[in-house]
Amino acid sequence: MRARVFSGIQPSGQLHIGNYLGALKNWAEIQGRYESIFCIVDLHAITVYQSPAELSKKIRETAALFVAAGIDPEQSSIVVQSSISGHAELAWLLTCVAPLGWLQRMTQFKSKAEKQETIGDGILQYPVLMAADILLYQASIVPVGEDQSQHLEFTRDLAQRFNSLYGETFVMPATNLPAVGARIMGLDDPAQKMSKSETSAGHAIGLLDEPKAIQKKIARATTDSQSAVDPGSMGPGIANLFTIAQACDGSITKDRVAGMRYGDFKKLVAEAVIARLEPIQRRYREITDDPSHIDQLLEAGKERVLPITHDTVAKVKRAMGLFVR
Ligand code: AQP
Repeated sequence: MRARVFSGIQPSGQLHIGNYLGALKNWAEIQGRYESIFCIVDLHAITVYQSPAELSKKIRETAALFVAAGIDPEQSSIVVQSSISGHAELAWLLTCVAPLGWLQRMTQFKSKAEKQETIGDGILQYPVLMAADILLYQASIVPVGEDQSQHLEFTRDLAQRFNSLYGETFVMPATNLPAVGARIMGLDDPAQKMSKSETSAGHAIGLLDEPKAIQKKIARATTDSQSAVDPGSMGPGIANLFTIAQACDGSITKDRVAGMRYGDFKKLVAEAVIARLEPIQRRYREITDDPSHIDQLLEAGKERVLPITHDTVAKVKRAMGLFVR
């Protein structure tokens, strides 16, 4: 039996180059080697308020971007989290096993809680729902960006705690980070992770951004007081642009950019990004030509994975002594 891969993206805004280089690109590369399940995690998105009309559009847009970025729906199952009740059901069962102190220590909870006037319980429970997503499929490999490493560690700790309380139930999932691009920083502030929820104009390169917009954002990206690239001591802004360029085009090396003036270097970065996104944007337009196509592939994905989720939920309930027929 092939090992199983699971990962997800929130349909909470414009997908950006960080989501692509940190997650989607790696998913497309490894999908053929494993039994792969890729999820639009809409239950995670609603841990902060989402406009209902926008959210239902974004769910389909995100699914179309998965396919446009190279996820093959014949090879991999593309599913929507809220369409499979096992995610929420297992999340409750695991909530009863998760120590509150572990949740309060999560850095994402702490930084999100700082930004909200009212802190929803969903933000605190976010890692439990993520653990449920992964453990529901007994996934052994989880390809994510670096920001999710702590949540993966939490998932393993929770699985171990469950296994030691109720007997061997869950497979231990391993984190799989991409070699380049595991942490892309904001163009306007290279100290902050590029993020969908940060909406300032110069922060992120959207996967559907026009070439002109990409050129403009990269030209305005924050750098430092030097004027030419020194590969031995790149400031954080230049290092981030270099990572983006190298992840988009492997022929861009430190030797190639050494001594380049910042203006020329930024042009090279923009060219690499535009060339990488052009076929994705073209495929996206083709796919979204027929809106029913996305609903059909989401339905097919769901049907394919449902037996796995039923098995796991029954196994967990049985282990806990709950009522299972
Ligand atoms: N900047 C990034 N660099 C590399 N990988 C990244 N990922 C996210 N940002 C980067 C990876 O993309 C996958 C989906 O993550 P997400 O849906 O949580 O994306 P986001 O942009 O982080 O979204 P939000 O709504 O802004 O979430 P918060 O505010 O929680 O950060 C994951 O594999 C992630 O690692």
